[in-house]
Amino acid sequence: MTRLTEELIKDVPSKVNSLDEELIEKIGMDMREFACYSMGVKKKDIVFEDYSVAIVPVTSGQGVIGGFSASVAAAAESLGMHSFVTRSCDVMGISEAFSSAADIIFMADDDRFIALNTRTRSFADNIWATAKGYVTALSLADGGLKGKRVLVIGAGRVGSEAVRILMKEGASVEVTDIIPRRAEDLQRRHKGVKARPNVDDAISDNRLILNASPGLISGKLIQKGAVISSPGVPYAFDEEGEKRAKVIIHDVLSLGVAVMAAASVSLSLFNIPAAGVVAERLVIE
Ligand code: PYL
Repeated sequence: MTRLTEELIKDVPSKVNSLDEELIEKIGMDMREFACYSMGVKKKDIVFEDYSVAIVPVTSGQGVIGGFSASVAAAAESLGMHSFVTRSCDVMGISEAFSSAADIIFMADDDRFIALNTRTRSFADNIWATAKGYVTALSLADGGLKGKRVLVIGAGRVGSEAVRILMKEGASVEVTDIIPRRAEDLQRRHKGVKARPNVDDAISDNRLILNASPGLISGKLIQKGAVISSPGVPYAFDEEGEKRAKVIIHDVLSLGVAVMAAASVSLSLFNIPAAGVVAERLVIE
């Protein structure tokens, strides 16, 4: 998964509201309703205003990304949650979050980004939430995916999770990656998935696309009327691609955070103690 940079996320806080309007236009619901929908609950079922959210900057590995915690806080706040970034980082920050009685704690190191529910000990993982969110958005944008062919570009952690979720949705899945072996691995792991060795041919052959790769995609490859859900960072499409596609759904961080927020809350609604939603497999500790 691409490591975010200060440059890539600098507009997230100012864009959260315009993202709502964009989502309404593309999938018929705002982020709050979408986050609930992606978890199979109604918008009225989750009162986001009831939850306080702490974001703890983590200095391990390559360290803090300027603006990352503030961007997560802005995304949570746009759902109605009361969010704050802890003054301290790491363990001190976690203790500050607990002393402030935060219901949900968001924190990310270089490998994992989770939303931990301090009441139920359930947690949501960003890889799963991003895959789940963008598959759900693709489904909403095209009126369902059952029996339809969908191409996943990128067999990394988000792309692999998206393949698994798409299979569960009853889609017929093709997968392509610049490293053909990674697509072939998914073909072996998931009965019925078809690995496409040639990335360009795969893109040209498919109207429905979930792009989970960091690469730029030439608009000349995009089918007229294509419906594209694209968690891939940085944004992959040129003017030609935007002209040809019917819709392209993309954002850098907020959509995944919104699904994490809904997941970490809705599991407590289901009152499943000590459960983590890692990839829709409830991890009962
Ligand atoms: C969670 C993002 C989504 C895409 N790539 C993932 C990434 O960049 N992970 C690293 C996040 C590091 C955050 C840093 C901080 O500011 O707390 N430890």
